[in-house]
Amino acid sequence: MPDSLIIPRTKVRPKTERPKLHKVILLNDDFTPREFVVTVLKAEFHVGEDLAHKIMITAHRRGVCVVAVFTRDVAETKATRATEAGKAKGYPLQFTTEPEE
Ligand code: TYC
Repeated sequence: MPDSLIIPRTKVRPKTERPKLHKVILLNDDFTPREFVVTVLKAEFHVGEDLAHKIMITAHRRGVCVVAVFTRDVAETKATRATEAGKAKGYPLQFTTEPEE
């Protein structure tokens, strides 16, 4: 076989765009009990007790904490549901979303 023989690639690999991911962000407030924030994080984002506590305490100390990233629809649905869970108990707990860079 000559050195210069070029074998064409036969498999087609279509380039698929990855959907942009969106962050769910937990906002601190002065009223929602810490334990309730942890409970909502565990229920809505399926994180364990230790991670939920870490996320809560980071938001408590710094004002905000990124909870997780999802596709836009999932991020918005989870942020809404988690915010509603607080509202149902009369707490001002807030989750927002923002697109990743
Ligand atoms: N700052 C609240 C308190 O001291 C607890 C809290 C933490 C509320 C994180 C919201 O995202 C939050 N009771």
